[in-house]
Amino acid sequence: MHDGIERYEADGFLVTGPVFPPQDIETIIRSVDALCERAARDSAMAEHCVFERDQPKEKRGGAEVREDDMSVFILGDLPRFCPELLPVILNAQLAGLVSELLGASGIVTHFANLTAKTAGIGSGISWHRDFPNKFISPVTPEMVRTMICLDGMSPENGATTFLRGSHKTPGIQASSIAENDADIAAAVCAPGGIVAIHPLVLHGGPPNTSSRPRRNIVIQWGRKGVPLATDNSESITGKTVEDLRAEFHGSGAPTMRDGF
Ligand SMILES: O=C(O)CCC(=O)C(=O)O
Repeated sequence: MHDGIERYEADGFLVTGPVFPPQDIETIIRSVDALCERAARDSAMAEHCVFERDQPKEKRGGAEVREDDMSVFILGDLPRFCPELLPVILNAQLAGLVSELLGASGIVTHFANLTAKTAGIGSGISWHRDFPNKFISPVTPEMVRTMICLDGMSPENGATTFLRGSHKTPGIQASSIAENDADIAAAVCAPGGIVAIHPLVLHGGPPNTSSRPRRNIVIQWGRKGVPLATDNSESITGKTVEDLRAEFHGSGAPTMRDGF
């Protein structure tokens, strides 16, 4: 992991090899697909979602989606709607990586969502920095977002793109990035890989023009004891890994498999 941490410090992001084996990824994909289908019918869940049809077509390179298309772009508070996914979020390698990145004696979760780019119509994401943000943001940039890439990422399926090193140059604005900037890099990875995003690095990504979906579980983590500057919360906000493990084991939720 140490190589990766050097890259994170230099570039503002890191990409790991597969952390989750193919059989685990298959199980997770089955769960998130079932959730997305439920979101299309369940109005309480739909309140936590952004649907592709709600996105401007410019984000999809002009591609139209039908009014009755219920493809999910973002599904918020993932563990609330699918507690059996908690062990995925609590994976020991993932939590270990986050602890190293935050250099912290304790880490807490802020939120977890599914960011899906549907085959052929999945929206692109504009250049932005994660800190500060209007949803759940600590008072200082002591946070990191991690993405578990269920399908892997490639330029064709809408891999997250980064402006390398931009976490060190706060003066660079999203609006001034040239399309051919030599520091733009796509986070290409295999299914089951993890991408960690520095809170101050500029990142975004193109639409999914491929014929396969691109699904990422995005988790924002913070340093324990650092207050939030925002009032929103999800079911896991402010909880430590230990809190969530205890909650999961006491919940009677069906386990996916040990080892996640
Ligand atoms: O899913 C992605 O490609 C990126 C998600 C993202 O930009 C974010 O959560 O800040």
